[in-house]
Amino acid sequence: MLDSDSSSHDRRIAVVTGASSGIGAASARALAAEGFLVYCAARRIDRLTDLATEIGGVAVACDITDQDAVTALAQKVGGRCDILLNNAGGAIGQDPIETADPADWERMYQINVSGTLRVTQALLPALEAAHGAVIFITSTAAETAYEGGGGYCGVKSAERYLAGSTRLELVARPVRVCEVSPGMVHTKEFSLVRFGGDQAKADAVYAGVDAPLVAEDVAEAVRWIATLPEHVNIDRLVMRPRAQASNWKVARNR
Ligand code: 8X3
Repeated sequence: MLDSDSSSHDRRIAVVTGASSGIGAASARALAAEGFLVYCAARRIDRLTDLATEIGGVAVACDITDQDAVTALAQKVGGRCDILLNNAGGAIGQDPIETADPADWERMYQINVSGTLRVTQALLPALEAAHGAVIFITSTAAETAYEGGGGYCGVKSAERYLAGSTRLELVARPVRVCEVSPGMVHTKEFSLVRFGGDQAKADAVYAGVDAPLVAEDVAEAVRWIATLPEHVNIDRLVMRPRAQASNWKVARNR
């Protein structure tokens, strides 16, 4: 593991937020395998250190809702960033509108939207210097509403429009702005966090589904976008398991 910015490098630089698990960790591995020096950012430094050691990357403790931490991340990365993967985010709760807790919605907005805005702003000069790409991991929750999804569908839609506005605003500048919108992805943490640690509720999300996506499936999409020629912009890539036709239409064997 490198422990500094290594004043870097002829290597291409990638920054992955939410890198401590799931899609973020899988994408960090995929980008490292393509030769990127990956800055692995997340709150949980212990897990990051293991990952960074494994892939020869740099671990950076960073809560993206903390402006000082985000500024420090950008300073550590330095003047060049070829790929920014805005992956940090997640769902909190799946309560109907009648009983949803506004504090959950506010926290989701901080993580998925304003935190993502902070990171994008902080790394934009380095992305532009590298003629790089920013990739937003949104969700099919932004495609349509579903019961209990009001908060999460809302913040993922906001993140989608963050990406869309960025693409319009940067059209004359050398930064690709891309979005990957995954449906059902079975990771250890997404649903567990959503349901406050209730493993039975988390398991029920994937019960009887023949092969939900896994983090590596999304990482492969990230790897592909990251390695496309500079003039090719993937505006949005929507991906689901074959067994899921919409967020509320899922084939289950039970
Ligand atoms: C995860 C997809 O269906 O849980 O981003 O909203 S869903």
